[in-house]
Amino acid sequence: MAEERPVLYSFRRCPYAIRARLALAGAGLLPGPDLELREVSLKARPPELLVASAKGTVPVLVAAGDGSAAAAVRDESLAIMHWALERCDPQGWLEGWSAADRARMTELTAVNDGPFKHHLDRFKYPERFAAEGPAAPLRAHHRAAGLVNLRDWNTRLQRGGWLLGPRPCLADWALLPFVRQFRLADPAGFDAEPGLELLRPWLQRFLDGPELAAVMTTPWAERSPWRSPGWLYHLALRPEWQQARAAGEYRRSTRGRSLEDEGFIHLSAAHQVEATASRFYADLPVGGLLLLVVDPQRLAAAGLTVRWEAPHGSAASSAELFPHLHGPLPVDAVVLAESFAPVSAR
Ligand SMILES: N[C@@H](CCC(=O)N[C@@H](CS)C(=O)NCC(=O)O)C(=O)O
Repeated sequence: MAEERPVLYSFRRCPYAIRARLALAGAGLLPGPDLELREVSLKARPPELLVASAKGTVPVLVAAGDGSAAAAVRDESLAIMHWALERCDPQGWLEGWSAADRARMTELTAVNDGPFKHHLDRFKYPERFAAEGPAAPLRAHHRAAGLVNLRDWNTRLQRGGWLLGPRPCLADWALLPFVRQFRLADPAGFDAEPGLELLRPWLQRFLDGPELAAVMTTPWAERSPWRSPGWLYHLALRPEWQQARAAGEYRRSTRGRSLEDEGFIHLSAAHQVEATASRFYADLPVGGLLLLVVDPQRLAAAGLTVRWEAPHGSAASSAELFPHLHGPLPVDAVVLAESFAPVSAR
């Protein structure tokens, strides 16, 4: 079913997601009133994201349907930028540029997303590409290759400080998060590199400017992942989870009670986590409590049963029902174990 507001699946540090957020923010949209932001963990993508787009990359925008049409999914950052700017483009990122300029923007983003990103990944994380050769020479080779792109972009800035002239266009905003990453991989090297004399102030203006700052903080960027209703949750004491990892299964039911004491493990649905935390764990020091994110499909695949039941002692007809796992929790049904931060503290 189509959501009322568009939903953006995002990841705070992802350069593709940053460029999408820059365009959405530039179009005057705000998480909350105008769209729902769902921060994801790349270690555990929520099922809703994978239903929207099976490739599982971020960002993804699921635009509200018009009531009859199915929700439209945009799972490429540039398509999300276009979607935003077609709605509102007050700074003229696309408006006011000729067809030839727009073709240049497309060429620039294609070079960035293709060869430059290829070199950037290998320069930043050579150890992830061990099959391609030893880290140090691989890093040096791809740094040099990426610099060829950067010098070309530097030359283009001569006509007015921005890639296509005197004002920023879509291509500037689309490339800047990636150039930022290139610099972050070796700031001193970047700052001393000849041939980047115009590129450095172009990047610096972005690093110091309000646009990036806005999309790296709430409400555009959350530090904890969105709690998917497609998953189940359990609050665990850190040492007890560490023991479970060593054993392969978790056998605590709730604070101070074991699976054997209680007969099942207490779980919460997404909307029940906060109340459970404040009812039973509010006195714990920060860092002592973990939120285990449980995939119910993995429980079912392991033959385990979750029953929605009333808490002990309450009348089943009026009580709020909670998911109870009747059996031990296999460690590999836990897709994520993160420090618990109440929504109020995020
Ligand atoms: N072409 C896509 C690329 C998006 C992309 O690769 N995002 C990264 C995060 S920075 C991702 O989701 N990686 C996870 C994966 O590829 O499995 C776009 O422009 O949106």
